[in-house]
Amino acid sequence: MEKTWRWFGKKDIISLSDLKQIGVTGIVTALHHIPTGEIWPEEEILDLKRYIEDAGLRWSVVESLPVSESIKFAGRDRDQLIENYKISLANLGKCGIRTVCYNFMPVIDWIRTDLKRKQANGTYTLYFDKVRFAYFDIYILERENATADYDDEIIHQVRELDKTITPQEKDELIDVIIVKTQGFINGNVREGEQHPVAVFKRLLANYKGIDKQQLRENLKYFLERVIPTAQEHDVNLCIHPDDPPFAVLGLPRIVTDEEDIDWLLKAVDNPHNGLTFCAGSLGSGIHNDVPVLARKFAPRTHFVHLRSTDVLPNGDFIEASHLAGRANLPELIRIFKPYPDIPMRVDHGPLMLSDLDKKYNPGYSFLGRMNAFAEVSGMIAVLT
Ligand code: DNO
Repeated sequence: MEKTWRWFGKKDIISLSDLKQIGVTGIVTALHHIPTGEIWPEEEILDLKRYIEDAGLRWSVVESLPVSESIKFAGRDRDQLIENYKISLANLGKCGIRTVCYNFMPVIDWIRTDLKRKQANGTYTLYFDKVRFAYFDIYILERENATADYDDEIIHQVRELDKTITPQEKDELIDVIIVKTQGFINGNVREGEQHPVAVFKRLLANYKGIDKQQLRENLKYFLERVIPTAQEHDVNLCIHPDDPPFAVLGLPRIVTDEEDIDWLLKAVDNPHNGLTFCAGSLGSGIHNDVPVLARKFAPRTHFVHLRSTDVLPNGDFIEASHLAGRANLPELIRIFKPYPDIPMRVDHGPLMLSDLDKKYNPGYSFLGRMNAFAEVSGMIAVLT
């Protein structure tokens, strides 16, 4: 596997020379400053590519070329936005960048309720707490009929939480769920937004009446138009699974399990229409057996996120160590052995040691990821 690292561009506080020192060879990045929906010009792609190559590294993967909301909910301007997407893809291909990751999650990309959950060993990790998430849905968003989506036990706990939660804790919950985890990945709610909940509610309203079937059709419509361009320019598109892999906030999610992935790969049956195998996202759904999925979908996988999660008895999920958890990374490394050129990156390392007070993007601190990178590199050395 090619050992890559997600780096957030020239402003990232982790430098490319730091990454060279720890054995990274490929870079995963994006033109983060370009707003979603606008074209990525060739000159800008080349400029960043040269910057990476001057450091003795390779720009291996784009993560992400984000898909505009209007493409997902089939808004009036979707065809224009798809045209722009095709131009960006063609420009990437012309510059020699062959792997492009994206996702098709409505409104909100990855979801966590806590960014600093203390662990027994003294490190901190990301966490998804079912009750706190339901609280956000029912009491903060006040989504119509939200209670119908939760069982009695959760609703009871949500009511109990309402008795003790402070205004500051509520603000923090909003900040984590819809601002801090989203801003740095070109999400829909920006850091500094004065009314994040109101913005978020407006975005949710775009999906009224859009069920799983309709969202699938919108994804198919998009793929039918962009895959021929990807093929022409020899670019592999690879969708990121939904994180977490189940419906949230009344929104459908369509990359959650074996049946969904089967559907997606057959919807446009072309090798350029592929998968980002995010082991942690898939593993956070108790319905998924991660190695079984890897065995089945490895031939259409273009990029691997080697990360692991654990689902707790109460349904919450947590980032596991890269050596443990439901993903079974050693087994995945064995499964991907026949694909030696496939780029992999580690993900969501714990916050630890002197990284605690630094201003890293959530899940993207240095030392925790470096530790995971060393663990995974060791596994690769032994197993392949
Ligand atoms: C979070 C990431 C996601 C991922 C996108 C890909 O840490 O794994 O934001 O980059 O979903 O489009």
